[in-house]
Amino acid sequence: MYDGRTNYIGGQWCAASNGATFPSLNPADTEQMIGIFARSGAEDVRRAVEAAEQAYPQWSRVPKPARAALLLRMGRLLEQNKEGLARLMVLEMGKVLEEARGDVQEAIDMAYYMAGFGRMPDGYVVPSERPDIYCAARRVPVGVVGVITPWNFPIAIPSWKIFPALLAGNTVVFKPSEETPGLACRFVELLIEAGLPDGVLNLVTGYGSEAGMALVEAKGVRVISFTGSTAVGKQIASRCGEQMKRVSCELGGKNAILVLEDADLELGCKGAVWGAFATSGQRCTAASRILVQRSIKPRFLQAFLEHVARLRVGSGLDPNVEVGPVINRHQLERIHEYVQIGKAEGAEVVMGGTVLTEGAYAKGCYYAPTVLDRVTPKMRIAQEEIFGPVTAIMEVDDLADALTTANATAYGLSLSVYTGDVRKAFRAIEQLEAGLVYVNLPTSGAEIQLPFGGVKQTGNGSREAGWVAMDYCTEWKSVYINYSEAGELVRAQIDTPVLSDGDSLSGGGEGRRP
Ligand code: UN1
Repeated sequence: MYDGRTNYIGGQWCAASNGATFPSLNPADTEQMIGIFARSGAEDVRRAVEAAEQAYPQWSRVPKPARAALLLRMGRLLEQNKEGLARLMVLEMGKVLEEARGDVQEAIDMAYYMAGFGRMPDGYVVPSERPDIYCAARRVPVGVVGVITPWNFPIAIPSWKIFPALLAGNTVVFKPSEETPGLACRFVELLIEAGLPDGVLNLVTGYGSEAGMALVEAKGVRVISFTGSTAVGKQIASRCGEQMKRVSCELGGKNAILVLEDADLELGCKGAVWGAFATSGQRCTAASRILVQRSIKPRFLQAFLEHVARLRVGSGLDPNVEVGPVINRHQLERIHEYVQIGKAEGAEVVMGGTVLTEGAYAKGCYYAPTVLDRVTPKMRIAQEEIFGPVTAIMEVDDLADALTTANATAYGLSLSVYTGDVRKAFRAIEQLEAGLVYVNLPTSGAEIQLPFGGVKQTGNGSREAGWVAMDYCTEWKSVYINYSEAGELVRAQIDTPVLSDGDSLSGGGEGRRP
């Protein structure tokens, strides 16, 4: 069990400089403590950034294939420790064991995928308009990267951010969510076992408003990568803007599944159940709106509710359970409050709508899987991210209405359409405003070899994973080399031969621009 010495700075485990700590609790039983963790502040962050700055010159010069080898070993260690990590994840943040294994698997995939890039091209050579000039562009690291991660994918999301940053030659300061510091410590322990050199990755545990904001403000940090709420993302992005610091934000979503009348209804139901209630609705890709075509609405709703009624809620360690607790009491209250707001706005609770308090539920943070019917586009529950096991049923007339309604929120992460008509599918792919579009699949379930991220208020244009994963933590450097023996200055755009106006290509005086 962790005892407060959970910062890892310059290759040493240490406590917060002022000795402050905080506990991490099991959301299935809030009397059970996972450990005590360092509550870091600006001074701890300063030390971590200094260690990362010191390690940078050497790490950035390690050959890329050797940096990739660290990730390869990390992938193997994650694989060997998959079950232990998954079980700790169930205890620390509540998702069910099967999904926790998936979370770790996403990190394993990312480690191997990124390791492969150690020997892949990281730039390109282009022709010059001038004789005897060599032109090339390549990616270079930016320096110290600050990584601020959420609790809902406590192993996967750090891996999306940290593996590309390390591969590219950056050094890192990692501030995980205060809800999952134990998993962050395990992640770092495995990186150390994989051969992490001192100072290349530094961990500071603590709260977002303290350690997180200190990292955003820290002078030596060149890039911030943040996943979390849009409200906090805006605050971080504007602070980074002030400092001309690069920033990558993956923020909220109000994702929708569109079920059209020609859809495979059973498949649509299964997708909607998974999309809405996996991870107790605590995914940024969760389907918090189900848009159903009017003609099939009664049939769909009945089948959907039958599925939802069968969902078992409980501890994620119980193999029969599909829906675990939500992250904490505060979030439990917030979810319930949203359901009250929905009711007041005229929505009808057709399933759930209650905090679960009986028997074994009493010690944990459990909310009944909830379905709100008769939701209309302007209601707050159709617009705001709830981040819990609550979904809204909305009726739409046809494909055009479904597309307009789907797009009518501030967010644009994941949208899905169920249809048997390829023409409608392609129309939807074209018109849905989202970073991820699914056809006959739910809104969750992204694979790591594709870019992940959203449009509108979901992000600021950056993407994680895929081969663009390195974009956020690299700069492009363009290089020009003159190897001519003529000893003459040839100016770009001025002294260069052009192919218009009858210019000769022989070079020299006549061929040059006037
Ligand atoms: C998130 O909730 O922030 O597609 C990430 C999915 C997962 C990742 C979700 N692979 O739902």
